[in-house]
Amino acid sequence: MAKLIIVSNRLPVKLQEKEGELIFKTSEGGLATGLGSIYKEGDNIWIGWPGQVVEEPEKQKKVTEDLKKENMLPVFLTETEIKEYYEGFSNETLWPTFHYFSQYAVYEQQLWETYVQANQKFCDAVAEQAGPDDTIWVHDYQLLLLPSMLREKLPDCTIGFFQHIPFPSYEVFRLLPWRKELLEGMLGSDLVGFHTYDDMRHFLSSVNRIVGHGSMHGWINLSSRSLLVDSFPMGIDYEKYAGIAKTEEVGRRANIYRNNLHAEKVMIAVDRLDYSKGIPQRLDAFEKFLAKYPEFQGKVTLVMLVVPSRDEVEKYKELKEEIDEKVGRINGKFSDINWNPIQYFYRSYPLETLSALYRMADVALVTPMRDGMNLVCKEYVASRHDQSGVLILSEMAGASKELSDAILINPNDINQMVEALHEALTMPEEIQKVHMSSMQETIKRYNIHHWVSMFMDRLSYVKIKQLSMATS
Ligand code: ADQ
Repeated sequence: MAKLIIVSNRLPVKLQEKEGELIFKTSEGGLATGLGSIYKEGDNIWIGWPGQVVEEPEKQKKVTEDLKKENMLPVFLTETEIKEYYEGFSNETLWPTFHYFSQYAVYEQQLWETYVQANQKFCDAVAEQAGPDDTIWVHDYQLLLLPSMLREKLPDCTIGFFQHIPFPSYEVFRLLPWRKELLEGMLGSDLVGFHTYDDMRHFLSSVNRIVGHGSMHGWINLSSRSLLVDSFPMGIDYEKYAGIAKTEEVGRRANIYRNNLHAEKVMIAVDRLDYSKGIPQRLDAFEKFLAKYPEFQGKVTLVMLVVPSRDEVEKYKELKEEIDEKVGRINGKFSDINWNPIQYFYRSYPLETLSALYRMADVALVTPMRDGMNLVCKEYVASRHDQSGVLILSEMAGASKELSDAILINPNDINQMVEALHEALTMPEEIQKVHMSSMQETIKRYNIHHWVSMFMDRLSYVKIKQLSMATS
């Protein structure tokens, strides 16, 4: 029977060491939820790095056996591969370039070579499992070369690729010394998916200008076969977020948190630590807002959660210091005994806590400089059980294409953000409800399950179309 193989850099698990033994917990990330019911079926399998370097063969064997029971297969990466392929080429070359921070990008041949080697390692692991009728769904920028490596080994396989981060305009993408190889890697797929139409357009333009293949309605005709490029905006598990936010326990917690803040209005911001998320710019806007509208001093608190991420990378360390400094300065300047303008937490929180915070907040601030999609804004909208609340959303997030009922801002325009804060904090509740209910409709309909089935259906359609093209 044909099966589905999902491949991503990380498996949907967290490995933890307990009394000398490695145990794992399944993660609750969006992708894991969306694909959860699929990869656990029959012979389907999810292949990826388990999130920790495991060197001892005995331990590797044990982890492999444990994961196999859950339809997962680990790819063990070495310390050097993690440093050069993951932290290096993926996060210091591709990530900044694709988020239009090309001034942060490092171009080092050694990192590139390890990136190729690691992609090859994933390819070998997949090839060992895959039969010619199988479907392989590759995820994200860490594995851009994998589709063509797989195509070479398994010419008849069905290969889908989805990129979770933006694809930049040709003028930015062309800066990469390995631009041609990267595109050729992606072109091994039958279907290439992005969150937005703009990402797709940028990709097609780069393919045209760098590799010399034009396109028609998203189809690229290679000499050997045709592939399709399309957009699939990713959704969330709406029912999960809406359901948990409605529970009594979450309501009780939301009340406690709110009372502890001593503020009339509460705003929330939730991000991974990343320069693409626009955290310093948001703090600047809030500082300016408090100075321009002093009547809000003592009345509004921004609860800001930042999840530690990539803290081995120099740029992230610098960003963390910048945020600490700004929060300290703003709180030092405006706080009084009973009130702090910013409550800042640098850690991860369980879903129930996150849900209570979404439920308590009158306003959500989602202001990335650039974001493939951004799921936080969708989680906030789904959690508004009474349909009140205002979303301030950056135009540079993929989600802004779907959520036009948010207050849309350009995160480089601090004055515009200041006015958006004022508008959000003074918006009458009837108006809030009109916008919020419209956004809820959208997110409920285009949820994570819809996203998975759209992608899979399209992939099947491409295979059928390829056959009819070959015979006509
Ligand atoms: P990310 O850059 O990680 O994802 P995002 O889509 O916002 O960004 O997802 C972050 C997730 O982490 C959310 O589910 C959020 O709830 C959770 N989270 C954030 N802070 C947290 C905290 N303090 N505690 C607990 N959980 C927290 C990449 C791309 C995005 C794209 C997704 C999916 O960069 O643009 O939307 O993949 O394709």
